Amino acid sequence: MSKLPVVVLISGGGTNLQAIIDAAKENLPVEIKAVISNKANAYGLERARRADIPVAILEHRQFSDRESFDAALAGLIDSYQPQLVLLAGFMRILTPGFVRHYHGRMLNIHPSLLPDFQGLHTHQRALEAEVKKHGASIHFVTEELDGGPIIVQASVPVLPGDDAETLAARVLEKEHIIYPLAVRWFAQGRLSLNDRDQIVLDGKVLDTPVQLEQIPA
Ligand code: NHR
Ligand code: GAR
Repeated sequence: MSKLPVVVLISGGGTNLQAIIDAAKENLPVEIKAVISNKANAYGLERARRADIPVAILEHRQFSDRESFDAALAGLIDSYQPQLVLLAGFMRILTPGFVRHYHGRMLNIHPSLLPDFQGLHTHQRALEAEVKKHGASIHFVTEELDGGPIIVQASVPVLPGDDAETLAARVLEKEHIIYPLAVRWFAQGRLSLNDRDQIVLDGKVLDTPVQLEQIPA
């Protein structure tokens, strides 16, 4: 199968990026054209270099406002002509114009069972809310922060004695499964957003997100 050109945006450690790199080495039909970070010291850049993927750094601090940063970011992304843009631990809120430009072709991984715990510090907030179940979600990125249509989720138990770190690690393991999975569906042409902003998977409108636990092995 022909490979889908993708660009991955990161800000940090890049373990989700690594999961995509590893899956692409196996049989995920994507070619990572570039990894772009808004942080020069993001460890994920090292992972990309090690995999011979071009890297670029665009520091938001060098720009006077969000609009000009996003304009430069879009120019950089588009120079690689991706058909899909992946936010993988990318920590900057994106402007409406930027998000519209990539409508239906930009995904994010968010470390909670959306719509619960949108925004930052999700694990700490889940602990404080004393939820029994926590997890991660893959969604199409829309103007509404962490509010775009949800494709797939995976859940984990919150265990006695958990702190934000132990809980984050349990969630991260699931992230590394569901991100390559959603990217695979998109690359295979099985996943899209229709003109009513509904998810279409295998020709059917998805009414509720796919739950990893419900996918037959
Ligand atoms: N942009 C839009 N328009 N829509 C979404 O759904 C987005 C987005 C940009 C990033 C990822 C998101 C997450 O999964 C994401 C989804 C950063 C912040 C944030 O508050 C919030 C949510 C997400 C990413 N960032 C601060 C800001 O001022 C900076 C925080 C920092 O640098 O540590 O941009 O959680
Ligand atoms: C992941 O848990 C991801 O879901 C989360 O940051 C971590 C990045 O890890 N994303 C956000 O919080 C977005 N605001 P990684 O760099 O190892 O993939």
